Amino acid sequence: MGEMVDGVWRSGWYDPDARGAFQRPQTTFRHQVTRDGSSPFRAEAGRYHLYVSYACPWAHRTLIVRALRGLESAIDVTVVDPKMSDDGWSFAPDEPDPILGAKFLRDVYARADARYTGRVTVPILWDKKTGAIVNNESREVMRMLDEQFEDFATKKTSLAPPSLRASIDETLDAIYTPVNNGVYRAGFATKQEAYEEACKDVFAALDKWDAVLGKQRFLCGAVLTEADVAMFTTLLRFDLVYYAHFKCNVRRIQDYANLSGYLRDIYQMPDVKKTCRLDHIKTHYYWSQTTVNPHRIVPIGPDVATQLELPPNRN
Ligand SMILES: N[C@@H](CCC(=O)N[C@@H](CS)C(=O)NCC(=O)O)C(=O)O
Repeated sequence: MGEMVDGVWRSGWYDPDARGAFQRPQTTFRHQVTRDGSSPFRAEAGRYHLYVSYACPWAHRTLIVRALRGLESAIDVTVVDPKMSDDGWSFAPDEPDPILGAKFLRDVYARADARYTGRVTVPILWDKKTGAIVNNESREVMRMLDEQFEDFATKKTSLAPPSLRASIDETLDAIYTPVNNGVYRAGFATKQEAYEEACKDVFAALDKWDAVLGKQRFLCGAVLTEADVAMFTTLLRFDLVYYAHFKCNVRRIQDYANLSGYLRDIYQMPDVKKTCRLDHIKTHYYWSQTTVNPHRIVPIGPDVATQLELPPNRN
């Protein structure tokens, strides 16, 4: 863990606020790829590269959209080593950086901006043509892949169809603080009160969405959308990691009547399943986050893989 300050790497953990609450820094590369060429980043097959981690729920969102839209041959991917050390994310010998030959992900940020200040996070959408980071905010990358790469998408079902756009955006907003970021707010809190507040937010939101999913198959109705992708990547990690490592242990996803089947329903979609690497997820959190787990011991359970294969029982 660490961050860049004026282009120089400094290792260290996140600074909580005075209340001991986790503050997620804003991402700063926020350019847009456009289908019509109205930005310097025109959508082209083979021009853009995704740097991701299989462990990271934010990066996982982009991998799922890429797979569900059939963008594999238009946008290539490099997966970083799940073990993040004091040097931050790095490339493993068996999957070197094919674009820049970088050793660490921070080198990719430095190539885009030699004076970069900020966290070195995944996902990154990289432009090979101009040597730039287009965008490192997963929600925006998801939408760009879905919308702006339509001409190269071999699967034509949008995850953000215009008729549902308002509801999708509202749902993405609604689940961000209590669910997607809520588990981190619980896990990275450094004071009791901040932890309890975050943990209660997590379960209040899960209870609410469990009830919604008692009435409909997906968060915005009958079809799978970006909102489900965002919910899924958090739920997949929940019983495996967040329950114990982040102390989100009031209930498991398995204990929820509807969220449990909903998770299996999405997991068992072949395009989703091929993006899921439970081994990377467990190793990353337990090995890398030494402020939370100082001895880097990775637990042997729970057996989430077997659970995920049970019938979803959804319709
Ligand atoms: N808001 C960003 C968050 C990305 C993010 O925080 N990724 C984590 C991995 S799960 C990361 O790379 N953290 C490294 C760090 O903060 O040093 C997004 O949604 O893309």
